[in-house]
Amino acid sequence: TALEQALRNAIIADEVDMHFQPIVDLRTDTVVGFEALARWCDADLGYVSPSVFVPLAEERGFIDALADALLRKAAQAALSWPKELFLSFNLSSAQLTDPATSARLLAIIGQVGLDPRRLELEITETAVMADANVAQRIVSELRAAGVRVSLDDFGTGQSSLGRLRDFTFDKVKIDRAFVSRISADRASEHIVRAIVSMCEGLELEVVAEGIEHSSEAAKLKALGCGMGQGYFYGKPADALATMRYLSHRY
Ligand code: G
Ligand code: G
Ligand code: MN
Ligand code: NA
Repeated sequence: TALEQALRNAIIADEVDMHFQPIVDLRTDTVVGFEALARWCDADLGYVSPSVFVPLAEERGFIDALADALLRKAAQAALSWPKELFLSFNLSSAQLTDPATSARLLAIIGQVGLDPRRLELEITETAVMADANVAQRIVSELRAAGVRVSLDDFGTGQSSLGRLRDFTFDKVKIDRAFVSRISADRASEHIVRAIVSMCEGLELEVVAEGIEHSSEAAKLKALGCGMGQGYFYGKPADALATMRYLSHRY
């Protein structure tokens, strides 16, 4: 298809970009890391969402080429940040079913020179479910190398709690569907409170996604949520704008 060809060309021409969104420690109100989010604007097709082109690359069998290029780009950007800041990178479902993924990712950050302890990988439950055994092995290998792993979009997938029992994660990211309603409905507030409390017991760090208003941040802090992310703290921005954002803070 035209879209597929355009994407293949964009990867070769290095036109798929990485943007970065701050993740904040709510206990200290300081930026502790950034999530890398892929951005692609084609000359003819216009803006294409990663929720479209990542699955396309998976289906058409070139997710490795795309993901390698994205990780390389993100890791390079992270090299120029203060070194205590982490880089959080989203893994696709297909990557989690390929036993070669851990070695591949570690090789890339090795080449770039990014300390594995600064890398965090976001995986979703849907991705884990495709092949839990392989996913489990990939996660163990990465964690053994010092990479942290977070469970993304928590609360929207299936069998979330079983996943937390059987897998070793470092962090849970509460889906923004709960955060966006935390001020409006009591149910969301209770659910977030329960997730925070459960994560405390499991010794998992919690990140609330999609914080758009100060009232949401205040409520999350009151509930004991340790970290947050969302437009209120910063929208995804390119590498240069991210450097500028950091220069105001450090
Ligand atoms: O940034 P945005 O809301 O458009 O992202 C849409 C979806 O695409 C999200 O689920 C996000 O996790 C995913 N996504 C964004 N960037 C990447 C990436 O670099 N790799 C993978 N696998 N998914 C990404
Ligand atoms: O699936 P994942 O959590 O990786 O997707 C992150 C997506 O959420 C990105 O596409 C990002 O652009 C989007 N996002 C980040 N912060 C906010 C926010 O505060 N509000 C909304 N609506 N979307 C957000
Ligand atoms: Mn994510
Ligand atoms: Na998420």
